[in-house]
Amino acid sequence: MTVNRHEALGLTDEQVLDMFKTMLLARKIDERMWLLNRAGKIPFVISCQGQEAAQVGASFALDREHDYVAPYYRDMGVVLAFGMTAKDLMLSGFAKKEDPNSGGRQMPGHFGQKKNRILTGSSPVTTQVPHAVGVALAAKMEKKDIVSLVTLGEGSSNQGDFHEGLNFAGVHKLPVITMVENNKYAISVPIERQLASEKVSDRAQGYGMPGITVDGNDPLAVYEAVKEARNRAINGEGPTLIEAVSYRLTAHSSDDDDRQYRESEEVEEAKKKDSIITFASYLKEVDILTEEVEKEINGEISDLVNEATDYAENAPYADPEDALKFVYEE
Ligand SMILES: Cc1ncc(C[n+]2csc(CCOP(=O)(O)OP(=O)(O)O)c2C)c(N)n1
Ligand SMILES: [Mg+2]
Repeated sequence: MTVNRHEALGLTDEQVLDMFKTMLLARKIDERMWLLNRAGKIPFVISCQGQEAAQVGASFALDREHDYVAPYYRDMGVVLAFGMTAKDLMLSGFAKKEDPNSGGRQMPGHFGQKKNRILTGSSPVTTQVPHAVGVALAAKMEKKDIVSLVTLGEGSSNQGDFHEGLNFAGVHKLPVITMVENNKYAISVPIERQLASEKVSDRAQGYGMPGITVDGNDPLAVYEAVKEARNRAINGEGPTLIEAVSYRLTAHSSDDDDRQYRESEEVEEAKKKDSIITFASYLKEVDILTEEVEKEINGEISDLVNEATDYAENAPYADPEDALKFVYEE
């Protein structure tokens, strides 16, 4: 009997189907948000589209009951895998009082949810790296078998916080996994104009940790890399830098027009490698995703997204006096 790729990684059929559902949910929420934005109902969207495989593959390789994540703004797949709901994300999109991230006071994409161990992020890119390194330092000091995962864009790996964080983690052999989601652009700047080194993962060498580049469109490849990094971290062998290469399928945000700086042919070409399509093909090949199951999943996700949209649209806004909540000591 031949062993399938996911079975070889120790993943059950249910687990890979759950991965696919999480990826698809992220995609469908994101697509709905663009429609709501263009209809004038929500102010801003910053997409996960094209990066779902890396986000979900990495998250599923962690202990989602105990590990910590410090996500960046595109990580809808990470936060959904860590327990945030479609409703939570829509509440954030509509900037409503019940938004778990910030009570509707921050822009979407500024994730943070204590009960699911999702660290609050800041708007300056890469500030989450030293935060995640801090969690890993605490885990080491308290002798806890947990890791932190921090993600960021490749352009952001030029920021000082990345280098300071990775150096500290390398020196102290901390259980932190840094995953750079290389989507080939930093707003309008293509990858060739961002880095002098060939790969983002080359940077690991300077900080005494392994650096690996994986296909970010392949959730199983990312799962494998993060799983191995987690094992190393738990065994006291220190941090790992992982570069997951994919492509940003949308404009930078709902306020950007990417036709100004890249050809639509390039985007169309990248869509052929879209993980939502390629992972579905894999699941069909191994007879997990039948036509019937696919129909069922699409229906379920549609219902979830519709319910979340209606709920968030009708939810109350925050009270004006909430603006200063958690800003000053009370
Ligand atoms: C310190 C800092 N500089 C600049 C910005 C503005 N900014 C927001 S996103 C972004 C591009 C980041 O690109 P990348 O890291 O590749 O992430 P991507 O958006 O491609 O996922 C920039 C320059 C910022 N938020 N913080
Ligand atoms: Mg980028």
